Amino acid sequence: MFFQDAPGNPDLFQTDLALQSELTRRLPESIRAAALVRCAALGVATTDELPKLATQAEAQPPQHIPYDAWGRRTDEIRTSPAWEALRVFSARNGLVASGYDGTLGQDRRVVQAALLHLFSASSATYSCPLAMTDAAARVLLDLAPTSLRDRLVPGLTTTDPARFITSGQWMTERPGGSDVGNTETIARPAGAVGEERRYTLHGVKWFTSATTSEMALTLARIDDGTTEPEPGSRGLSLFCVEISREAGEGWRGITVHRLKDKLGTKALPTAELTLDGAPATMLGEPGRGVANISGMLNVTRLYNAIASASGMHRACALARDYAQRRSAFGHKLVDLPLHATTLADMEAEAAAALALVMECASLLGRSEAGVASEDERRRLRALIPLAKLTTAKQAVAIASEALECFGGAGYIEDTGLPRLLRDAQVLPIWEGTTNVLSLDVLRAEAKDGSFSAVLKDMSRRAELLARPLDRLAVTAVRDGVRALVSLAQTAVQGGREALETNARKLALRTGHVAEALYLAETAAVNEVAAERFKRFAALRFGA
Ligand code: MFK
Repeated sequence: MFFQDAPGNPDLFQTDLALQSELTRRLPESIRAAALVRCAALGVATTDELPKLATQAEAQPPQHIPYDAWGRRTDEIRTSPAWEALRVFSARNGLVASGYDGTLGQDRRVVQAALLHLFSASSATYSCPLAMTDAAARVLLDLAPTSLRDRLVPGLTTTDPARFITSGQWMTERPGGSDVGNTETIARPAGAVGEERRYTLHGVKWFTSATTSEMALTLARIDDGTTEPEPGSRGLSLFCVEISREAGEGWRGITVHRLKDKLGTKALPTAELTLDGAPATMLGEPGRGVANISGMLNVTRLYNAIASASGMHRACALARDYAQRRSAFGHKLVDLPLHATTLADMEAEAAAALALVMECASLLGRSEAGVASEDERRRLRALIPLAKLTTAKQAVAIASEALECFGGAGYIEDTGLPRLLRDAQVLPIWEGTTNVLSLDVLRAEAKDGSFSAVLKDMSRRAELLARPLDRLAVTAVRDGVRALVSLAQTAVQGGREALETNARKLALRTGHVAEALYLAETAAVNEVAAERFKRFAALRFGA
């Protein structure tokens, strides 16, 4: 009797030639050796420890316990031991801490992105709390009074599991998802403690991810009782909520209504909350909430892009592993030319996504280390939304393709495979949808020419591409950059409406050309990358 072997969990580092090439290209020898050791250890964890934890966390999703047995409101959100183990694993492996490790200098974000790339797809989306934790550390370092910063940042950035805390990001309200300016939450002044300007918050937060975190950053409109709160996004200020939960007494000033019933990311606790007197500290100036929280968005959007590239690689690795086990039509799938081509195309797409992610990580690291030029900072501003929106779409497409590589088994729940697609589908949605981010790129361009800076840099670098890269593919990239410049000029001449109508097309095309270009540059260090570049250019531009 025949039984089909299940796919194994491949070592996601050993099987990731794209990541290895990126590290060769982007890290100096002095940093690379230690980074490779850390990546290798994480790769081993992706063969057994992490997939087991992820499966357990999915099988035991969070539960909301509103009351205790005696009727007291407790609002306990009970998560699985595996979810807690993922927290401990994250701290020990420095997944957030690496981004703040000064010894890594300008390479801190590249090293961190490599680790997150390995972790994310096997983490049951524990990468979400990590994203917000990292982003909160960034914002607190930039904006918090010293006392608040010293109270929270060490816990957010430590490698000690006993001290590691996480942060949420509560932006979404019933009337304001993407359009944050509709936020209804009110902040009432509650005096000051030292330099800390204290408020209480009152309103409903409709979608709060990682709700078990110890703190959160959120937006609210100040109502001091004397003047009408200012409407729109310019009336919003940024607040840090330190969540206080007492056993048997619920949360101070916060009621949990229910957990969200989501398509995927089942292990991740996401809840609706009412704030009624939640104590909070204002960060930055009043009315600058959106601008101030954008430092958080830039980090979480990069994590989103990392999660996309990570999911793509894992999907490809599982599909390739299966293709080596499964026989059909008298051959292993991997030896059937059309299936082999499908796998190679998917891998090229994943490598291209990673090349764009790593370009962003490199620029962010340089910016935070204080060595980025003004031009690099401008490019980073536009490249992060471009990377987020481009890779998220690819992640869904590749997850879908990977399921198809398994035939009917890809559609059966207890293979665990449908999770790949469900967990990918959130990536284009949260942290700014494709359309919202396409418009964000236009706004960044209007403000400081960020998009033009990306195009100009791409034009320059495309001309530097040289043999032995495939000639047709190189020509396709150069033509692609020229076509982008021309599309952008035509859209600008067409006026505001034409520009907005074309924003998504422009953004996605830019994302793909940028991926091809950065992948071509990586190809200088590795023949496999060269082959993938050629394949990606053929797929995307018909080269
Ligand atoms: C592994 C995965 C990790 C991810 C996990 C996260 C899970 C969390 C789930 C969520 O919470 S999802 C909710 C996320 N919500 C969003 O991402 C909101 C999407 N909407 C937008 O991004 C809108 O474009 C925006 C709210 C920003 C529009 O609001 P406004 O007020 O119309 O913004 P505007 O006027 O463009 O910008 C206001 C200021 O902020 C400007 O500065 P100035 O006042 O000085 O001119 C902008 O330049 C600045 N700004 C905006 N975005 C920026 C930025 N600055 C730098 N970087 C940015 N990205």
